[in-house]
Amino acid sequence: MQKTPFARGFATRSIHQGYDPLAYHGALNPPVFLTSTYAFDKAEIGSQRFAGAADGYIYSRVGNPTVSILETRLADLEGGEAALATSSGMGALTTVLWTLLRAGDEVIADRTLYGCTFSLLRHHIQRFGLTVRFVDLADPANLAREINSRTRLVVTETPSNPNMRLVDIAAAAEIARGAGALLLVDNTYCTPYLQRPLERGADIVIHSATKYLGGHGDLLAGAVIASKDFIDQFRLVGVKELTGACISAFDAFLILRGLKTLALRMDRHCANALQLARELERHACVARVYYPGLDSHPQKALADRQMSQHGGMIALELKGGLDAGRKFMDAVTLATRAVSLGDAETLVQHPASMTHATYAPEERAAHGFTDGLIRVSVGLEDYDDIRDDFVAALDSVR
Ligand code: 3LM
Repeated sequence: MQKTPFARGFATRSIHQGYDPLAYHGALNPPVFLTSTYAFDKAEIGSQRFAGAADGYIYSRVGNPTVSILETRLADLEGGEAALATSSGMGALTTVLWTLLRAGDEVIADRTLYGCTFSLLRHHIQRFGLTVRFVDLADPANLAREINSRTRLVVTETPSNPNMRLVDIAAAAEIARGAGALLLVDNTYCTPYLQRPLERGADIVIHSATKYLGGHGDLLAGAVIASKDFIDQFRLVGVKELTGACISAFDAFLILRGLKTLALRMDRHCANALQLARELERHACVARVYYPGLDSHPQKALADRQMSQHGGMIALELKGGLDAGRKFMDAVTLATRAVSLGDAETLVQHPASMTHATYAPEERAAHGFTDGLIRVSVGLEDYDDIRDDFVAALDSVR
């Protein structure tokens, strides 16, 4: 019996979902609709579209056929009703926040988050009359204790950037729901191939599609996946009138191309990262490796429960601290010294002075990551070459 599209596997859906070549002159790949505006047959049709009484495109800030194919595919892969593609991961986050929050609302955010997400919540959002409290969400009991009737939104990443702490999505979702709050999970590190927060009760998933979803380090983009009701608001109020954070059709095309190999790439990222984490843990210069697939990770059992594999990101501390870390970073020859993640190339960076320089030194300490922490986005190169590069660089700082 022919399987219905929904019953098809993840890799199949990442290649086909939402696109029928026969509807586009047989073109194997989705056309890139490079247009800002759309012609209306008659004035009345335009009025109806603006009033929401007729379907059809109006203007590419609000919708574009290439972008729609991407949105259909992302919603399907995350197991959500609908999706909105945005100009960047930060564009996805701000679109959600500006749409949902009102002065007087409170946000509870996890203690470790990507540096710009942290900075937005720590330094900027207060001027709009919002309160943000940073709570250690690695223990759901802390959320249960801190949440209250003013809490509108709970913001998490799991695993967190940069120190790989996990949040129990199902537990956090239940607590948030009980208090009338919404749970937002930034699923950038995992992609829906490894973890699907909506299936565990989260309300909103966001992505930096700049990372694994695009997968080739050649674009900036983001996405939000949620119920159709929320996505309509994020599109028709959020992107349309509050942030303008719309994606370009060309970047949507590149993500659609990247998605075709998402499953293959994630399998390889995960396999390389697990082997590398084990190898690093054995090295005499390494004080600690943070990777949820290691037995030494304090939340390994949770990782096994909510992730299908343990991802392509590793963090490590060297025994010689920051100095040794800097020497190590300068000594690698295959890996690239660069921020961002999820690319084919292995990338190494120093969170305290780069991606997470937005945290004050005392905040980094309080939020659980040291100045010596090095972050690795394990790439798709041959594992032996990555290992040789890292071992030689570590040996050189002894
Ligand atoms: C980085 N991260 O190197 P964009 N959510 C997560 C992220 O890691 C990021 C965003 C959202 C990095 C970018 S740092 C200058 C480079 C978990 C980005 C934001 O707006 O698409 O960059 O996504 O960790």
